[in-house]
Amino acid sequence: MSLKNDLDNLKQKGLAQIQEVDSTKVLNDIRVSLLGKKGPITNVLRGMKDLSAEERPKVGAFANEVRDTLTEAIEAKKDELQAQVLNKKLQEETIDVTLPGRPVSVGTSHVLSQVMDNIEELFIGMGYQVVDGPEVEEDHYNFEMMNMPKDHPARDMQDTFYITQNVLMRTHTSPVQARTLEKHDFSKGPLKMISPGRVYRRDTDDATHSHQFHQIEGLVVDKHITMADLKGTLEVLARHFFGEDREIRLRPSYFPFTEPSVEVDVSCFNCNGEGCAVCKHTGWIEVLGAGMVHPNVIKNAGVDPEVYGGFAFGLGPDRFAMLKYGIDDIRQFYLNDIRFLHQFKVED
Ligand code: 2U9
Repeated sequence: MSLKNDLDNLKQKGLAQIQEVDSTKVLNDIRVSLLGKKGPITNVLRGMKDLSAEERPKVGAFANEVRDTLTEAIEAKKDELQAQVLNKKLQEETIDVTLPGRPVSVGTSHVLSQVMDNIEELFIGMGYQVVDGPEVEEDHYNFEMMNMPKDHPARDMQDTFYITQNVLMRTHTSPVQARTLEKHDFSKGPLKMISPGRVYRRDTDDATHSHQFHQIEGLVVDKHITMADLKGTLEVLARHFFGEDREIRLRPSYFPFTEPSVEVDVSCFNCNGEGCAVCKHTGWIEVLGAGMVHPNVIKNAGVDPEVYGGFAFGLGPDRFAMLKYGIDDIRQFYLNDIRFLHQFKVED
């Protein structure tokens, strides 16, 4: 029965080895070395052909028992090791749900967007539509339709970025209004619109000039529109943006696209009109240009100026923001310095 002894030794040694293992890889190596094709049990089974017919089934049954015992022990050890790995991982990855969260830095809309949104909301509330248009514009819409033909001296007032002879970066948002007026169907009611957006002029950048800035222009066209409508509308705007106690005054001016044209002052929000550094001791601050739409502009859009007329105005959101928040350099709006931008953080 030396084969049976060999098998018994194998079982005892194997079980001892399995017991000591501490990694699944080594355990697998042991499985291969004990139970694999070149392992000792297979070897014993091969030697059974030399046994007597009486011994063979006994040794065969015992060999199977040894193989089953070792296989079970290996499986049990494998489960144990896997459970250990899992427990270790679970312990290492413990999350303290009571820890406070890390603060997330939330951005804010740009101060110019805030100013423009604020003014847009006011006009939407008064029934105006907000209209967008191309920044790369045709000479025809930017100048020609706005009563500034090729030889008009007003074209010298606005140095322009030309792309081709007839294509340019718009110098104001007026072409959006001209395009909308041209398409408007007056049988459906009056035209009431504002056009906010970027505009471009060939200026050298300094504290008060930027080659790119913003405008919001307004246009109302209908029958029987008067300058009183214009003044009332601008008063609402001035009080909405600069404070309920503001007054406005209109001074004669000149624009090619309005006649008469006015410049609009608001009473100083800093000194209430008494005189201070903000209003240069005049009590008034210039904030807008405006006027009654020139009959030529109405006609250029294919509308009868004998029947229809209107008012228009233009304002600079950059200037509005500078006045309201005491910003002394227009370039701040375009530098994207986070320290500047964060000062205008709004809480939701
Ligand atoms: C149409 C007809 C008339 C738009 C107008 C102004 C007066 C004006 C400037 C003020 C400072 C722009 O921000 S600024 O640089 N604008 O003074 N703009 S009336 O008049 C129009 C526009 C479109 C069809």
